[in-house]
Amino acid sequence: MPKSIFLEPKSLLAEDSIHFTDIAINAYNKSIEEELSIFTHQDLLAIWQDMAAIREFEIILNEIKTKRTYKGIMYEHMGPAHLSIGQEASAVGMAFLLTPDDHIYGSHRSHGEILAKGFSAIRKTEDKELLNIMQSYMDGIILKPLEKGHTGTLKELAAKFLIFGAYSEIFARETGFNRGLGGSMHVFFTPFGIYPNNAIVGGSGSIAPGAALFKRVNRKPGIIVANIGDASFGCGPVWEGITFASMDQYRNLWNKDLGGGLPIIFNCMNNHYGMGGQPLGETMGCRFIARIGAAVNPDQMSAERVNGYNPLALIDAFRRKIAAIAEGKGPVLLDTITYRISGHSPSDASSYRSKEEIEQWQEVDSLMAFRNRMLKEKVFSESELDGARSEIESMVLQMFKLAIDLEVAPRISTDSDLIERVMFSEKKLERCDNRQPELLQDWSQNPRVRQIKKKIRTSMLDGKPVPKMKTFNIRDAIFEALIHRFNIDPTMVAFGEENRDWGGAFAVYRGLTEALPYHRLFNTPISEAGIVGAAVGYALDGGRAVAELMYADFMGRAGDEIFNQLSKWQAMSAGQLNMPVVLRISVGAKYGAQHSQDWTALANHIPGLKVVYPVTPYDAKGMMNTALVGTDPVVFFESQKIYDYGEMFVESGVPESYYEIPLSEPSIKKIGTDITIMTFGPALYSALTAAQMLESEHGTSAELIDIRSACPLNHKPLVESVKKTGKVLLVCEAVERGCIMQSIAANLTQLAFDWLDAPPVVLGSRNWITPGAELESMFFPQPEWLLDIIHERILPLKDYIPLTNQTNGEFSRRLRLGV
Ligand SMILES: Cc1ncc(C[n+]2csc(CCOP(=O)(O)OP(=O)(O)O)c2C)c(N)n1
Ligand SMILES: [Mg+2]
Repeated sequence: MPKSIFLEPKSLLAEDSIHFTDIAINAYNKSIEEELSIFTHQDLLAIWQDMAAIREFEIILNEIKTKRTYKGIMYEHMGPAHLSIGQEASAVGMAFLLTPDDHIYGSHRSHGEILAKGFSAIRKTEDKELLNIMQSYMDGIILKPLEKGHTGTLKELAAKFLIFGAYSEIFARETGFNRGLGGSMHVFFTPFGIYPNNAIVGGSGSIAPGAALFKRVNRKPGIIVANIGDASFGCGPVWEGITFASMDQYRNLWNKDLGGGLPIIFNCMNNHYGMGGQPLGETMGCRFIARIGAAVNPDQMSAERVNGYNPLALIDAFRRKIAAIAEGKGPVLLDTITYRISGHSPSDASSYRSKEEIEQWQEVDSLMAFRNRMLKEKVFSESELDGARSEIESMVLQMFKLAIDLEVAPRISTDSDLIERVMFSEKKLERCDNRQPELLQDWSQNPRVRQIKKKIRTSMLDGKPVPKMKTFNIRDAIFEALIHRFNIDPTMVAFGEENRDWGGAFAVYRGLTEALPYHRLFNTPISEAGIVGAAVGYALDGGRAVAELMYADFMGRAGDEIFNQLSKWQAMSAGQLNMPVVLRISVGAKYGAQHSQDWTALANHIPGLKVVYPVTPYDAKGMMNTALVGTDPVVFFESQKIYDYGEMFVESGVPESYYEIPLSEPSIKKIGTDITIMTFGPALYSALTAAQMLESEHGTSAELIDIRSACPLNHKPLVESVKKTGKVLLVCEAVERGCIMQSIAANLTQLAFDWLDAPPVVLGSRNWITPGAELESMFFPQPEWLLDIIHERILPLKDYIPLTNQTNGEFSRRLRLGV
């Protein structure tokens, strides 16, 4: 059923103009009386102490990093330290009202935000719950050294826990929030609502909208804050994240009771610098980050510029913006003015700015300004403020001392298998939440399901090929796996370009539009980074997402999201976070150089991703089922050439019932004795033809193995086959250079050397652009190429005359030319 947003020429062609509303700049102007009616003395003291703790935390890091000593304590910190000295008020103002249900995502410069959010969460959490969090988190490993001799309150203990866990993480200790696997730029602690911080500038800009999507779709309380720098607004993925977060459909097409626009604040920590480049006046043209909101939607993202040097001004802005989000008016953009006194990193000589500029900001330093105001308005006495400050400072110092003490805070041992264990979570999770899944119809009423019911689940029936229209094909197989999980996991969503009414770019989703509400299946903007980033954020916040990229060639557009985000957060969280995402990527054909590339090798090169490429209906259903019940990110490649293919290898056909195929096992498609042909992707079918020719025309029996999964991959059955045949040809349709088959060939040379009669040979596509459809046979391995290469390099075939030049000499010539 199309959504029918009728496009009326009359109104679209009529003369009109666009009206903007004014964007407030630093409009906060409350008197102390007003402030005292909003904040208690305790609140104001907490704000003061939080800022002082952050300042001290970073001064220690700065001194240690630059001088290797602080107050007589020696320490050498090897890792980075991106400090935010000067920005404390903006961190505390941002976090003050947030509850543990509100999740922040941030950047490399996030120590202040983490601590501020942690302090705020501690204040809002019951003691019993706090104790439970600290005792259960990594079996209490962070808490244990702190309990001994602690005499204060439980909240004070939790504050120590926060500082100690953060320092320990920065110094790569086992007592770090992520056992040191994250490090300085990525400290996070989800029980306090502190989600991943990203060393990729703007990385959180595309991920955080997915977390907000999770809140909306699953009706969870809380909002998401993406704390990103001013220079990150030059990053495409940030813009894509904003575009994703501001789609009209949330308000226009989705169930009203979901709450409207995504609950997210893009909070620009605007310190006016990248590293040394200046967005204002040099590298960007918008002058005010707040202006960007006006381009995004009629609400102008409720954007405004706020004085982030006054924590109370920012708290006021957050109060108003949280209210706007509650009315469904998300996303929101805040342009929070701040300044970092510290360098970008301790090695920064500040060559890009003048001493006078830094001095002028020091004169309006937010801690000093807050203190002066509190004293002038007689809210606190000097001794109250200074006492509170020195109390928190000495606690921070004490925690620093503990965190650098190898007895108290050891590193994971060098022979630990921790990193290996957390690369994948390897869990089976039937559902990510216990609610009833939302569906629009009973599957038995679904036209696609009914149509599939009538199909034949093999490619041959009574010795004759089944007509195309009647064949249960790879599309149907993936569809069956998807609806199985949609029925069980209420959090499961699928999105991507043309996913809904179009039925998915290649019609895999046809039929789902009738069965699923908008919020479980929807179209996205043409924003590959936004799509994959949202899937990552959705999973980090607790849901299961299936994202689709129309063509493998578009992986470059989502490069960071696939290579640095999807792949890494499980391990960087030391196994605290899961990533139940299936990224479906279709591999094209017939569409030339930018739409017909097999880029499986790019995904396979990145640790932390499972990479599969099933090419039969039986494998596609079984492997999709496994991917959808797992907790690891699976990059699931599909070939456009063969979506219509029926099952040729499993005689009993594709079962109607549920089954799983492990994502590590190659599949022997044909047994043979003289040579092994291994394939990955649709090359299976060229290899099948070649194997039949070998057998019928040359009396050579080929064993045919489809790798199916590049990572993980059990090499044992491959080695077994090579032991039997002594010869192996590895074929795929990716360009030969650097393809997946190259590394398998290298592995087999190591693992099966003694049984090999000839070196393993790899046949991929030519190291060229993919030419137009009519020329594709020059590019992709053809069945006769397999025979030619076997004849020339592995096993001479009697009386055989090759059709193409597959000799080592020719191979060597091409290598020299890089083609
Ligand atoms: C994608 C990417 N490009 C470049 C860098 C190197 N880099 C680290 S921080 C930084 C400047 C970031 O400025 P901004 O976003 O304003 O954040 P700030 O450092 O000011 O907090 C740069 C260029 C990076 N980490 N990631
Ligand atoms: Mg900046």
